[in-house]
This record gives sequence, structure tokens and C-alpha cells, in this order.
Amino acid sequence: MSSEHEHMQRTLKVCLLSAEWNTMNRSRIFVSDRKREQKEQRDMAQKPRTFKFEGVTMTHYFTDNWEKVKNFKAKPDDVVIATYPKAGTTWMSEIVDQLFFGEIRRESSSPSIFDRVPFLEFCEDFQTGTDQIESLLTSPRLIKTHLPVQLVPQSFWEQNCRMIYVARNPKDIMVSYYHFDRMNKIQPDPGAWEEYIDKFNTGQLVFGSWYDHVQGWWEKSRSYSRICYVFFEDMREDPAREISRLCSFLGLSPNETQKKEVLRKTGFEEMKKSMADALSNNDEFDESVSPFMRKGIVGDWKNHFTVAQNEAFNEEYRKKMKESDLKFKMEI
Ligand code: PPS
Repeated sequence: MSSEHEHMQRTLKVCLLSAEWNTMNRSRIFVSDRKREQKEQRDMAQKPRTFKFEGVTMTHYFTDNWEKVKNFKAKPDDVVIATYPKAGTTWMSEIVDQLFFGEIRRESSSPSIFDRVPFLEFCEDFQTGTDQIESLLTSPRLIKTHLPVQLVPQSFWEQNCRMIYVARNPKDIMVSYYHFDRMNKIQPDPGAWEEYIDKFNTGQLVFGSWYDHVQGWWEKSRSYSRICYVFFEDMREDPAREISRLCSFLGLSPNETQKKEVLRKTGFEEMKKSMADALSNNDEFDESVSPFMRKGIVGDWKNHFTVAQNEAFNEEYRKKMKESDLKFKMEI
């Protein structure tokens, strides 16, 4: 490719990204009044109730747009980032976005990661994940979902899309999710910690049973080769190695400088800083209760589980995972 051609392509991409940013900003102005109303309603409203949807615990925020989610038309180059909540979705989203668009992002101000990687099934009055995805101008489209594998819209399988599944050990998930449910106005009230462990074990948290989720995706990855199954603990242990694995899966070959930059931009402290703006405008989260970028470590569960709770949980875990060859590291 000639350098002139490359230059034109880069300029075009920067223009597209600026256009994307402007479009988002414009629509933000239109929705800002609606959003303010919504915030007032949220502040006064009860936390949402949960119910079973297709056998999975949900709130209406993830089912109200179901017809559109179910019939969503995927494109063959869409990349899906799937996780049980709190497994490192935002971290993986930032890594994949940086791998595809890092250079371009540096040349124009970037929308928040929640806008760059829309949340497929999420739905509020003024915004749905499906609409957000449709209005993305970047290609490939990066799409976040917390859906268990059996609820993923058919079109993603038909189009043979690439999917990255991030799994995290259940004890750290539980701790992270507990604090998230405390600070997130649109998540159900977590109740007491002791009860929370029970709700986790019985699949009563939003998006259902962690056991079914991680095992369902694991089983699917045996028959569908375009799933890259990644562990949060491995990303913590050796992020450079995991990023190289992702690059092979995505067919990308960044040079060493680009890889280093992705590592730098997606480190915990750097992300905490870069997300400050997005999080300050986010009226779902009350960061004075608990920050979204909380600790980002492996093994924080040791500060939450009593010895008795840990023993009881280990027993439950052993029973529920006994048929599976899926192994988690509870510490590194
Ligand atoms: S969500 O709400 O389900 O999308 O949350 P999710 O992004 O999946 O998970 C949030 C947890 O991931 C941690 N995190 C990170 N850890 C290490 N490095 C980086 N860069 C990073 N980014 C996010 C975040 O701190 C949450 O974990 P806890 O244990 O609560 O700190």
C-alpha cells in the first residue's frame, strides 16, 4: 500500500471517529434533559426487582429490549466481549479497543469505553445497546454482553463472529459484584454479605448462576472455535502474554511499541485515571459508596470471607464444579 494511500485512510478514520464523537455529543445534548429527569427518577426509585427470564435471573434493564436483542443482525467482523458481571469486561473492552483503534484514539478525543463498546442487552428509556451498536461508525464493532451462552442472539453464531469470553474466580467476582450492587442505583440491593454468598450459589444474582455461565461458555468453546476463553487471573499474572494471545486470535500484529502502549493504557491505575471523566458523568454509579475501579486484584476475597464462609463455599464449589475440567486460580 502506498504511503499516500495509508495517509488518506488514516485521515478518513480520524474524520469518522470525530464524526462519531460529534454525533454522540449532539445526541447527548438532545437526551440531556431526558437524562436529568431519569436521574431524578432513579434517585427516588426503588432498586429494581429481579425475575426469571428464560430461566435466568434478570432485571427489566436487560429484558425490555429483548425482541431487538434476539433479532439483532450481527456482522461477520463484529467482536463480542462476553463475561459474567465483574469478570473484567471493561478491562478487556479497553484492551481490544486499543488493539484495533489505539493509534486513532490518540489523535482525537475518545468517547467513554461504555460508548466505544456498547452493552448489547442494556436498555433504558433514552438509550438501548442495540441502537448504540447500530450508530457505531468504527469497524469492526466491539460489543459487550453479559448474556449466558444460550441467550446470545443467533445471528452472532450464523455470522461466525469472534467472541472473547473473560472468566474470573467466583470469590473475587462475588466481592466485586457485592460492592457494585451497593453503588449501582439500577442493580438490586445486595443485602447482607452472608446472604449474598447464598444468592450467588443459588443463581439469584442478575445474569443468573455464575457456575452455569462459565461452564456454558467453556463447553461452547469446544465446538465453536471462534471463542477465545481468557482468565482475569492470567491477565493479572502476565498481561503481555494474554495480549499476544488475543492478537493471534484477532489476526492483529502490533509492533513492540504499539503493544507496550496498549499495556500502558490498560493498566489499572491508568484506566482509573482515564475513566474518571466517564464515571463522574455516570449517574447510575455512586462512587462515594464504592468506586467502579475498586482494586482490580486477585485474592481480595480473603478480606471478606470468614474462615467458616470460605470452607462452606469451597464445599459448594467442589460439588457444582465436579463434572467440569474448568479450573480457577483463587490466588496468584
Ligand atoms: S461490569 O460492571 O460487569 O462491566 O464490571 P467489569 O468491568 O466486568 O469488572 C470490574 C472489575 O474489573 C476490575 N478492573 C481491572 N482490574 C485490573 N486491571 C484493570 N485495568 C481493570 N479494569 C477494571 C475492576 O477494578 C473491578 O474489579 P474489583 O475487584 O471490584 O476491583
